[in-house]
Amino acid sequence: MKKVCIIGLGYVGLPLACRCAEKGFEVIGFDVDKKKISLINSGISPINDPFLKKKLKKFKSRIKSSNNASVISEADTIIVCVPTPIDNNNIPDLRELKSAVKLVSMNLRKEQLILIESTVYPGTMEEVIEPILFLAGIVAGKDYYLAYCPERIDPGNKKWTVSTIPRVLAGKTDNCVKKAVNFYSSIIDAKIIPLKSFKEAEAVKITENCFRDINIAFINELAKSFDKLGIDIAEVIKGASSKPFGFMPFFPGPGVGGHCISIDPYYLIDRANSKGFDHRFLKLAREINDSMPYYILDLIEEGLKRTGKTFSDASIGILGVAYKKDVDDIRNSPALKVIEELNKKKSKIKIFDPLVKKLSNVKDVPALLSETDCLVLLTDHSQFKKISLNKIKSSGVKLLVDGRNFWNKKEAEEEGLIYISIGGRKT
Ligand code: SAJ
Repeated sequence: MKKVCIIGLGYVGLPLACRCAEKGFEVIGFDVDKKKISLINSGISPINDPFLKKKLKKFKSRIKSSNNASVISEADTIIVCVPTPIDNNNIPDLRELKSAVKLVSMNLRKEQLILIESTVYPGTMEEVIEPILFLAGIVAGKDYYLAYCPERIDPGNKKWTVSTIPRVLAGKTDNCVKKAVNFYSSIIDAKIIPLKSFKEAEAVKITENCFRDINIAFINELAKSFDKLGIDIAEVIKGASSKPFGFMPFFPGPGVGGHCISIDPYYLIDRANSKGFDHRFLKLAREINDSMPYYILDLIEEGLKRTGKTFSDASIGILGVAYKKDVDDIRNSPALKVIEELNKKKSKIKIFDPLVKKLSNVKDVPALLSETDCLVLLTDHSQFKKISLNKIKSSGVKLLVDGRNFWNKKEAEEEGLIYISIGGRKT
């Protein structure tokens, strides 16, 4: 049975490991996190995703995880899916990727297929990865196969999963491409699209995520403008979405969180800058999206004024802290910035997110609503649909700040709430 070693068992690597096991591979998982290793070896997913939990439980007998790098040499195919974050100065931080590739290089043997999935800037394969692998003393494309296939995952998406999302890739040589296409075709029921070189494949991922960041920035800026113009942006998005071509809806919110969209643009900004090009537009989009948590605070302040309260004497309930709906992930969540700023303003803050218990300081919605002056929704989890506006009002809440246009303004005001949304008609 073919053996696959997956280095990095996180949001990308673990679903991939389960999929490979499901398709009959013997999977060797490698991660530096011992706690994660022992959970996975007992069939428990460190990620709170029902789909993943089920798959891991079903296929755990085919997945053996370890933090001993020598397991790498046992595999026919090695896939590197480690995080590629940015540092505090928004500079790409490839340390984890470099150390993972160093481990591969120290355990590399002939005929192995090496696949890199981590998001990188164009040029990384040639300038960073290959020189490290070269130290193994064998040659990519001649002695072993090397390809780059950017990860594509949308956490929480039940339709588009690791089994059904098309993939792009590039190989060092034609033979590398063939090997990589064969491998991915054996685990993915979707198109595998070879591109002409590493740089284009590296650039695809960055392009996809920059595309999202600039479009989210566009709709966030529109929300601010429409607030001044008294235009209901939710209504405008609904109207524009009726155009069957040439428009794609995005939605205003408290900012851009997650481990990709708010990070990846900096990979291109920094790379292009090093070659003398200034991505003013990408940087502006980042600036707009990073301004949104502060815009939420402006909306809260505006609403508190209407209730005769200030930040320091108001009790504020935060509903939802995950970076997007129906996930339990708080990485780079804009809610964290809103909470941080409210703490600075000495507000009394209660927090409840049913998917993020570790950050919740009350046990449920009723506890969040009682003795709360202002309720702020920051994550539009589907289960919040069960919270009626009447319940919010009857609990004593006076002000509702809706960071996701989750509720209906007219209904909220009919309940007697002061309702402020992001890009909703003010008049
Ligand atoms: N957001 C908005 N308005 C929108 C869309 C998103 O404010 O209209 C916010 C979300 O609330 C979230 C952030 O932006 O905080 C990122 O949202 P996202 O939907 O891009 O979610 P991610 O980062 O979990 O997943 C994305 C993938 N999502 C989609 O394509 C829908 C995709 O961009 C990448 O494949 C993936 O990151 C990745 O791994 O790169």
